[in-house]
Amino acid sequence: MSEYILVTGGAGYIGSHTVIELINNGHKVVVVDNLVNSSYEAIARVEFIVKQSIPFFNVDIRDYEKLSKVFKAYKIKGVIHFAALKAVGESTKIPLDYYDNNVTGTVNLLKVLKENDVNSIVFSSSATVYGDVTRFGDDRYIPIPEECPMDPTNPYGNTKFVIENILKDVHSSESEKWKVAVLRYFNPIGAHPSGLIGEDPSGIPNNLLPYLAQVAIGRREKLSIFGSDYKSHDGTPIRDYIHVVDLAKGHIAALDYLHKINEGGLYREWNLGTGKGSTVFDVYNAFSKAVGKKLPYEVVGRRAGDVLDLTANPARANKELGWKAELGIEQACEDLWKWTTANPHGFNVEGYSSKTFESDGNYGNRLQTFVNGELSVSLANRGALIQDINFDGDHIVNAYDNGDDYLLKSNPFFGTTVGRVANRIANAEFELNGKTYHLPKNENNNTLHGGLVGYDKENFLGPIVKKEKDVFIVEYKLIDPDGKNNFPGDVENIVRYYIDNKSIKIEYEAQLINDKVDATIINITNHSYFNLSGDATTDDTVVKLSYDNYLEVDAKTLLPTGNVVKHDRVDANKPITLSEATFYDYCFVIDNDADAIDTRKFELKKVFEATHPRSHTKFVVSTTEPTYQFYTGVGVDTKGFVARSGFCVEPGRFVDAIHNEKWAPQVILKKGEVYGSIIQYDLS
Ligand code: UPG
Repeated sequence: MSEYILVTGGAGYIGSHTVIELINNGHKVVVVDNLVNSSYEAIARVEFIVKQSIPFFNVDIRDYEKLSKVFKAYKIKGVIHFAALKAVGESTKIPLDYYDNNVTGTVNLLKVLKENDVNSIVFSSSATVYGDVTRFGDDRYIPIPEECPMDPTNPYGNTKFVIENILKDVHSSESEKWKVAVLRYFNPIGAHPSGLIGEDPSGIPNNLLPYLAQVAIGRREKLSIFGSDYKSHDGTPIRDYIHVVDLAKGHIAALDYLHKINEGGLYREWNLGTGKGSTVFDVYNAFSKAVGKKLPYEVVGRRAGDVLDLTANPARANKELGWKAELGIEQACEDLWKWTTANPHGFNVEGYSSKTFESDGNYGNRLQTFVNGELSVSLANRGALIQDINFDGDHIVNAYDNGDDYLLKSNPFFGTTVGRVANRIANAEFELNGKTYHLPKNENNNTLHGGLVGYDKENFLGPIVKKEKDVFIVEYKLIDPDGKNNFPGDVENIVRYYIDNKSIKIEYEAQLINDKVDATIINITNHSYFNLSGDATTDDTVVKLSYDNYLEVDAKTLLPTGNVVKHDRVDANKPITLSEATFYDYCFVIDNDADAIDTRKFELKKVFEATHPRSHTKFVVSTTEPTYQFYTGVGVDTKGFVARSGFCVEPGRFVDAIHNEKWAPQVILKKGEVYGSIIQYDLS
């Protein structure tokens, strides 16, 4: 059983950045967070960055039972403990909440650690424990060393001070066993260079850079500079601003330090700072430079509790942990601005909500809902699937109400992304670059929809949700590893939905990563079942197919004969009324000569439309792909749904293209190339 690092408060600002560094350094991570001051979106995005899923539990560290369960489910070898309330001003108003959350929570966590014989803990403390170091009347503790006496000046600081003492006492009680690292942070700033995660304060920001960022993005009018009559080069106070990525790396250094101790325990404090002080104006200038313009400000009176200089002496961490802050305030300001412009409202996107979808509360599979005018769309991580399209009150796709039902064997691929290779591969084998690959046979003698564990059965990472010009952009990622269902090569897949108020565009993108093979095969599509009738079947739906040539199939094997012929029951653009007597499960051909691996550059062609006399919605499918399977759902027999309860329109590559010399190039994805395609649903 592999060993995990538990990160409490891992969805928070510093926690989420630390989770990335842990994973980048080969650690496995479990996160607990009560999401009171943080968003699960941070974890979804971290997963995107590190390209792997991260076990997450919505647990309050004061809940002994729930916390214990996490320790039973995962073998924890160490803990990085961030979970806490952290606003200085607020702590003066609700001190009991601060003591309860921070102190009681930590005591509870330590009990669970002891019970489970976990003895390593890295604690998120703060330079605030030193209090006002100018109180000594001279500069003897500037820059501040760890030996500086502690004297916090507010309840928040007191909780950190009390917890440090608790940790010290716990260590003393079994000093051979406990390994405790106390990290005293100076002023964390900046964001991850990806622009995907950063600080997302709720309400009015208290801290300098989050406030300034909101001024720059237009959410606040101007910065108030609290006093310019301090004894610094420009009259404003001096702080040690440290890039959050440097700070995160300090935790890995401390954890590794603890784990390298062979014998005995340890209790030790380390300052995490740069050792370089910057004034408010220094920071203001650096951020204005990153933004490209001077930001509005006004100098006002001093803020109660502020002191002249809080600069770290980080020599102990530099020497003992082999860690040193490397990034300056300029880099931090650039990264903060990148995060701010990409996420003007932090993790919040108007019209977007999400919740867990399976009964066990598994965060890996959530339901994400996007409301854009008359159109509301719900998607889920499992298969990056479409769970609902609600247009002006008409729900037009078949779906289960809860995530558990998607696991049913009888689920006929409702709404899901199908891959690595959609549709059939004859005889469950193919040859590529001189090598024969044998795939699982999951439909007669063939491989259907990617094999036994196709994309439909995987929880996609993410999504990353953005809204640009009133369009939601929702991006999921799946790393399909080499050898899964016996397909060659690691493939990184992106499924991107664009949702406006009357259309859903799906973009697929895939490429080989990690250099394991020179080529693989691929064909991705969406398997939604549409039903405009508001009834149990699609009977009386009037459909028009724009193309009437189809890929002839052998009636017994359902495999293509290689001929493209006119369908005897379809005439292009002529209405067909669906009924019990109409059966379709054919691959219609849009472009017989297609050979591109990336079709996104081609014109979107309308291929299908449907209306129903009882519905006021017209449904149109367009695509850049060379074919589309039209299936009237005769085989559907699952919980709540009968045969013909929905029809599918699945744009993609030619069925079994790999076995046809002419069409094979459409599905062979070579190293360095990008597979791409677009499907669009228009509603009116
Ligand atoms: N400042 C302004 N205007 C603002 C906000 C801040 O002029 O709107 C000034 C403030 O006076 C100070 C500097 O900016 O001189 C930094 O302030 P802030 O970002 O609030 O950080 P600190 O007051 O230094 O406190 C932070 C954390 C605290 C932590 C401490 C450790 O909020 O939790 O303990 O850093 O040094």
